[in-house]
Order: sequence, then C-alpha cells, then structure tokens
Amino acid sequence: MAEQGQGIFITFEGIDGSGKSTQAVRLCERLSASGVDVLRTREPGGSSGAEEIRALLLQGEPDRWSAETEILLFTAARRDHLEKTIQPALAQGKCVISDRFADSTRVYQGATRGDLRGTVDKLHSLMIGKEPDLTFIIDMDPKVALERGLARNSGEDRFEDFGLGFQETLRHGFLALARDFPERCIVVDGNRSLEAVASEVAAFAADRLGIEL
Ligand code: Z5A
Repeated sequence: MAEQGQGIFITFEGIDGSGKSTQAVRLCERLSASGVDVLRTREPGGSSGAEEIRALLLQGEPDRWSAETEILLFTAARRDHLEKTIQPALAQGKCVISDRFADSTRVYQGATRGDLRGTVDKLHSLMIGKEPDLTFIIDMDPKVALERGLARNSGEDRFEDFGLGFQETLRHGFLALARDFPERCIVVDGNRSLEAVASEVAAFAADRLGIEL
C-alpha cells in the first residue's frame, strides 16, 4: 500500500533514553533553518488514533500485554500514523522525521520475548510495507540510557520497568538490525555530547538530501 512520495523519510531508533527525541528535534531545527519543509512525528503515536493507542501501550503494568498483542497494537497504531500523517506529508514533498518506526517493533516485540521476528515481518509487509530512506540508530551504554529515561518520570515507563538486562538485549537487537539493513541504517555513538551527536547526524542527513547545512 505504501506509495513512495516525493519527500524523504528519516527515522531515529535506539534503546530508551538514548537521546533519539533530542536528536530528532535538533535535526528538524537544522533542516528547517536551511529551508527544508520538515514534519516531525513519533511512534507510538503521530496521529490522533495512534496517540490513543499509545496510552494503552505505555501505561500500566509491564505484563499488561503479551508480545503478540503488542505487535498487533503497535501495527494498528503505525497503520493509522502512516495513512493520516506520514504518507500525506511525503506526497507533499516534505521531509518526515519520525522518533521510532517499524524497527522498534522488530527489536522490542520481535527479539526480546522469544523469537517473534517472523510474525513482525509478516504483519509489517501485509499492513505497512514502508521502510525509511534513512535510519539513525543512536547506540549507547544501556545503564546510562536507563538512568536518563527513568529520571524523567514521564508516567510512560512500562518498558523501562523491564530493567537493565532487557535494555542490553535491545541494544544488541538494534545493532543486529543495522547489519541487516546497511543501505539505510547509520549507527551513531550516543555516548557523546548532544552537540557532537547532532553534528554527525546533520552531516549524514545533508549528504542524503544532497544539501549543505
Ligand atoms: N515501543 C515498542 O516496544 N515497539 C514499537 O514498535 C515502538 C515503541 C514504536 C516508548 O517509546 C516505548 O515504546 C519505548 C519502546 C516502545 N520504550 N520505552 N520506554 P518512546 O520513544 O516514546 O520512549 P523512549 O524510548 O523511552 O524514548 P524517549 O523517552 O523519548 O527517550 P529518547 O528519545 O531516547 O531520549 P531523549 O528524550 O532525547 O533523552 C533522554 C534524556 O537524556 C533527556 O533528559 C535528554 O536531555 C538527555 N540527553 C539526550 N542526549 C544526551 C546527551 N548526548 N548527553 C547527555 N544527556 C542527553
């Protein structure tokens, strides 16, 4: 279903608290300042229906949903996000920057509680069928990232509550994913200052967009 629009689709991925949201904001600001028409969005969420599903997914007890039910809920949210937000913006030629997308489901639901990657991939090809043009995987020490994430006390801590071992499994999952999709995934060292990470991200994005920043 996912037709390729004129715009470019960039995603940020990584473990909780790795700095994805911060870097997505920075890149938007940088591109906007250079005259690029940018839309920043996020998952789960990014459309009104998907934001309602977000609350179901991120609040409550860690064992509230099985991994299989989560796959269905995240995919339902993503389908709405794609239909209502991402595809229209790409069709208008915008640069869409999403804080998480399908790679998160591949890693969080596909590789942490048994091997459900095949199920994730089948549902993705049936209902989403869209990959980003460019994906930044912000890689960092899970212990520091977890401290950052929990320090915010956002009330959306269901996944952070799975603990450090879970974050370490996630980190390896994202690095494996980068090896699976080398044409679009760039691993960025997130253990550095915000500015150092932002500069590297901006340089890669500018190169991909064929512009100077
Ligand atoms: N999830 C899933 O399981 N399956 C899916 O398909 C999808 C999601 C789409 C919510 O996602 C949860 O949903 C997530 C995975 C699951 N698990 N959890 N929890 P989310 O993206 O909304 O939540 P998150 O992963 O926890 O992201 P976040 O809260 O937005 O964190 P972040 O984007 O990685 O980090 P940040 O907000 O940019 O930074 C965290 C703090 O660190 C903040 O205070 C910053 O100022 C600080 N920071 C950032 N960068 C730096 C540097 N370089 N140095 C020092 N301090 C920094």
